[in-house]
Amino acid sequence: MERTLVTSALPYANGFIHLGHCAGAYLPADIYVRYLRLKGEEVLYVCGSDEHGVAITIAADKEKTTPQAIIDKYHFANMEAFGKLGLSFDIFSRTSIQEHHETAKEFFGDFLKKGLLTDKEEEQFYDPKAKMFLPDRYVEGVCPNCSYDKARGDQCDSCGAYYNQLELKNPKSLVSGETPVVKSTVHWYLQFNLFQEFLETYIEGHSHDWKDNVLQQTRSWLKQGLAERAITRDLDWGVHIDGIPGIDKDKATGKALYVWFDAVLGYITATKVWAKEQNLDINEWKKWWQNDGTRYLAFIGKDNIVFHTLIFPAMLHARGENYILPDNVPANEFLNLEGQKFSKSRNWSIDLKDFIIDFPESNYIDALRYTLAMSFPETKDADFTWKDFQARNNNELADIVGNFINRTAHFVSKQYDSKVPILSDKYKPILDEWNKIVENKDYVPVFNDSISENDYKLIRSLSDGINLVFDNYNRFRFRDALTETMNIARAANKYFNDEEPWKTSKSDPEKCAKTLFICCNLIYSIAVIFAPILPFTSKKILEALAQESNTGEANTNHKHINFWANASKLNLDQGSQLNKPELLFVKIEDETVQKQILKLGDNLEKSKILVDETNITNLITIDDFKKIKLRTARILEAENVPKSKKLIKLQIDLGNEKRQILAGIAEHYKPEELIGKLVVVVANLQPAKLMGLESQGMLLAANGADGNLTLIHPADDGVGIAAEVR
Ligand code: B3M
Ligand code: ZN
Repeated sequence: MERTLVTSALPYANGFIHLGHCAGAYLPADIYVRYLRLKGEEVLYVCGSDEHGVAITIAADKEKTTPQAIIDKYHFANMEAFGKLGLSFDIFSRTSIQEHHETAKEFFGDFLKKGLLTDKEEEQFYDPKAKMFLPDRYVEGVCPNCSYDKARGDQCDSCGAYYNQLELKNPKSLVSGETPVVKSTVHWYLQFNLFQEFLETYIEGHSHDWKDNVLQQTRSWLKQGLAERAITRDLDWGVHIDGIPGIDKDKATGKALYVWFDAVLGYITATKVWAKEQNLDINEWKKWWQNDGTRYLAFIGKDNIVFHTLIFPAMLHARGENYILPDNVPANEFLNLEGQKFSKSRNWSIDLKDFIIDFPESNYIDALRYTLAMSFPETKDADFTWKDFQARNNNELADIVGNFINRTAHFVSKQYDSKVPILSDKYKPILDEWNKIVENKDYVPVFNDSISENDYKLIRSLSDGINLVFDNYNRFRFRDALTETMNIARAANKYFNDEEPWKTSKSDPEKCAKTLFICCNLIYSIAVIFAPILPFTSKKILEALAQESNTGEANTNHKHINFWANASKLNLDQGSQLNKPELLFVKIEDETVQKQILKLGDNLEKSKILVDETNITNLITIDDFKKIKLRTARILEAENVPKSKKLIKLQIDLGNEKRQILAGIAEHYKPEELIGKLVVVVANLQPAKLMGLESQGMLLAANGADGNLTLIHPADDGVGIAAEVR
């Protein structure tokens, strides 16, 4: 294949994007396109807002505004949030634009001409109060099959039956709550049944390269048999069909295209708009959509599968004109949040824009990308937890990647004037050996004075690791690709430890220089292979190395330079400059993630997560507990610590001694209310310095589900000071 076209599902412009969406259809695609761009391949990554359909008009009613105001609000908000997450769309377009209406009408007109559409009068539920025909998901009633009372318009979630809307008993409009009436209306139906055989052949042609979840859902639809589908709606908001050549004007008035019919065509429009914005030839889009040299990948979440494996392919095929079909539809399952489904109405969600407000620094954005990618719901639903986010950031990004790079940069700055060390003659053979190891996976050098087993193992981990990453990306196995990427950083960190340069700098300076020469080169390799996942961090590192900072950004043309393949080689010359990169990762405190957990759901749910976590992760024995000496003490003095929002400095009386304790309670107590209070103190805590002051212990306090802190006091003050608390 010559080039790759990548699309991510067009998000509805009726709400803010949350982290579940990001993990489903957006981040995997971004990682993948960055990876391809780094390989020097020709890639186009398009996306945009889906701005039609009843969902938009209902959101407008809810927010008491117009559909146009709704789509403007969410289109720009989501585009901005995506940009901050580092999604490298070549274009983020929208379906309300004129160009798109043209594209959609062209397809409809073509199908009309080809006799693939029939118009029919049918009866449907109509909500007289809301003045609209009710789409299936806006009617609820009693299932005609099992009598379940919350059955949807055309399908029962309880028994799984499919039926015609009008068979539903006791129907209720979910828009107004009223009982709908039955009214007849004309619609245009696309003869999907005509494509049954074609689609079966297409899908079976991918039985070996598509994901199981995608094949299964698609096959089960094919098995039921494809039926004609209405592709118009009675709706004012959308692509109007009156005026399309060949259509009966009277019948077509007041009708708009069904949102899914136009939404998938939005990918094509976006490509046309991209070409125009880039000042390219007017026919440039055809190279991407009507040329067998293009490989097309559609990234989506599992609820969009059949639209991309059956309906869109049928439309492209029906259109002819050499339109290509998706080569793969790597759909993800769903991401959950702290063990439950994302739900905005239950306040169980993390909107991307809110994450960005709380964690604006690029190191945290990269940490989010990393954490999400490590739990992509590739084969089954997966879970995002704040604790996992903290652990991935602290124990993996900071302790492995950050630690290796910082130690190396620090060492090189102190010992080698921030220049990549120069190899002595004794170690020069390593330059050739490196290439041999990389080029031949079976090659093992003779270990001698100039190349050690340790050197070999590192180079082998790098070279084999990069191949494994490559392999996994090609199979859309992002979690595995990322694990292998991290393993390379682990190997580098271990190499630094095992080589002990802090010792050899005195005992064997030539060897020390070789160690650091290798470590510097590994920093470069790490920057490249992490670029798809940690683009912000990678950029910082490459800039510190004074190297071309290619992280696979949008609309860049690095064609034919394969940064990826070069990453296993030696890229930094001896003597070249190496600056210390700015801070790469910052550890996340327990308090920070607790605050986030406290934002979710209601109080009961929050406290459950907090309690569950102590249950699961921190079981201790009675002996462990006995190690903590808890004593009662009286607060003698209390004052705020200057320049600190949180700290209060306390002098306490523990009976046989007086102590100073710094407590993080200033947001909850005034100093004067504390004096004279009997409190519980951890008496055997190692002293610590906080804001330059020594703290010799800790007060016990309870952290409420609402975030309020309250000190623990003995129920009876008579117990006095220095009493043991057990
Ligand atoms: N807007 C549904 C969704 O956001 C729909 C996808 C369109 S892809 C062409 O899940
Ligand atoms: Zn039922």
